[in-house]
Amino acid sequence: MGLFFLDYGAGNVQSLANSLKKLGYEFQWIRTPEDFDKATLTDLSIVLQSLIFPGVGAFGSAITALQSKGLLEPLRKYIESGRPYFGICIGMQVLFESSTESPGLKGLGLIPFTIDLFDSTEKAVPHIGWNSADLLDSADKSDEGVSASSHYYFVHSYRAPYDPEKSPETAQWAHSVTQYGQEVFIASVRKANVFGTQFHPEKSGEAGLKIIAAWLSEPESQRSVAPPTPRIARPPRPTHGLTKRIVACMDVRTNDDGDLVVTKGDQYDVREKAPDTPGTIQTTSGGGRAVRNLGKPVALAERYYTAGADELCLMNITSFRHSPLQDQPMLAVVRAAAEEVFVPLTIGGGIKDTVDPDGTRRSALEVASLYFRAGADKVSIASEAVYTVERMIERGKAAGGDGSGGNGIGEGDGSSAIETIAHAYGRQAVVVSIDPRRVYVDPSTYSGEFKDQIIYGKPGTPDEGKAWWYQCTVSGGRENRPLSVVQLAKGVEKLGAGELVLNSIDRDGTGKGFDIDLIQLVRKNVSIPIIASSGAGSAAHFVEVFEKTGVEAALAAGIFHRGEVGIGEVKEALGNANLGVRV
Ligand code: 1PR
Repeated sequence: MGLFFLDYGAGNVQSLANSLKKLGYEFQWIRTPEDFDKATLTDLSIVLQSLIFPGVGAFGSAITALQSKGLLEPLRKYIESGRPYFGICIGMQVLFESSTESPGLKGLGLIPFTIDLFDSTEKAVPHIGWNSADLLDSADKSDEGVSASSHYYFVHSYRAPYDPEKSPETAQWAHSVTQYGQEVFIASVRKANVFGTQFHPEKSGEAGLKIIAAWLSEPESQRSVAPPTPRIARPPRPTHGLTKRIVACMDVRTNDDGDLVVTKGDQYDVREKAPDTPGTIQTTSGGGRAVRNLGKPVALAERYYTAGADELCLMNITSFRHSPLQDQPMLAVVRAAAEEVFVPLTIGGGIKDTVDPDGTRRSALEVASLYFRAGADKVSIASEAVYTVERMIERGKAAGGDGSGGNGIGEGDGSSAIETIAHAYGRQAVVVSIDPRRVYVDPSTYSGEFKDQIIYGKPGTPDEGKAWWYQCTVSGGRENRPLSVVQLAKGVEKLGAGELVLNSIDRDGTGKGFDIDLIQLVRKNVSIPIIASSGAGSAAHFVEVFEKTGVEAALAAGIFHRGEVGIGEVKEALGNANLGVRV
């Protein structure tokens, strides 16, 4: 069949390619204006021409890339020809007039409206996670597989509000709507030959695959006509449908036999404990102790996908020793995992500027691009984020600020990994992974820089009588840095990070529960989504972290790897506590 797939050179096109492969469809890429000629042929042997455009990233970068490759006008012509078009995320947004994300740049203008930023006063922005989509016309025969009882994966900061009074013409395009906070926005559009989703069906598990399959299998004649229906306002409901995400994390490294394995440490020490050694001693060589092997990364990723994980993280935890571009095994892991896993994949470790052994310089953006093209949806940056914020603070101090994380924190210079990747792929694709450690102090004598960030242990807890601040580390906790977690969190938010993975070296692998004090501290200082991490020992710990901190997601490793607690069990506990989950 004549199925075409527009690839403008950015974003995770591999995920959709994998979905189509999974569904048994063959397709051809469109990467040049000439390729478009094939898609617009009237040759009767390929009557079922259909075009999918899975745009990811920033509106401006997408339009600029389409323009510079000469693809924008052919795309417009293709859509005007009446042939079926399915745009995903930015592929839907380019149908609009413009976006405040990129002032001055024009979209295709089919939908006469401007895409705008979510209001972040009442909620975390970007909108990341699994939310529902309500069809506006329940009698609509062309539901395109969208079901009110399913959840779909959204990841975006900009949206088209659904407001039939203000923009009746735009509302006519609306096919389904979603609510985030108190905002109701367009989740999918459908008119004539055009279908588009703000969410990512290719990352929405079985529910998403169903949408892709429905669009591809519907007879052409039905697909290209949508009955116009009157659109009425859909007032916001008291609560939105965004669910709490459960993330399974796999720390990956080569073991002493040279095999890539999932490992798991206690307070970041991933080697077996020596029988006679109380506590842990962290050495890079491991003092002869073997690296713990908890399984193969791809097999575990598949297991967690099947078990209902909402997202997966693969962390290359020894990346500081290698150039990731030489680290092909990790790219191969991402590729293989992305072929079987249809929920978002985050890849971390070594996302930084590097120099190949032959002296070739590779920017962090190039490194990230490789992972995106292998099938990752987000990259996670740890050590490099710390160094970048340190430099920002220096600049802030030089400009007369106090470096406290307030206005004096300074500015980015546009060259950091966070900034360059966020610019090209959108901030939602950039996660910062934070590895903080408690530094205990005597508050009566402490006169250091972080006096106003001191936490006091709560009465009746094991922390009673203690006081501490949270220090940032790099290289997987091996080196402490003169930066507090608050400075780092605020700094990376300002630079353009879309989300934080908030680990805790003190709690990692202990099963004592998440560090609620740490998470509350960071929650009140940033408005981007937070994935709480480290210390989960039971399903009840997940309930606790969501209830006490309001974070958007929680991550665990050890309990899932060892099979002590299942993802289903965690979701059941959350459901019983009236916390929304994707079942
Ligand atoms: O610095 O950008 O190259 O990134 C390196 C990445 O590798 C960072 O995200 C860092 O957190 C991670 N990392 C480095 N060394 C280790 C280690 O364990 N020795 N893993 C490591 C960090 C923490 C979490 C873990 C949670 C939950 N592991 O990934 O999954 O703590 O564990 P739990 O549920 O068992 O308590 P860069």
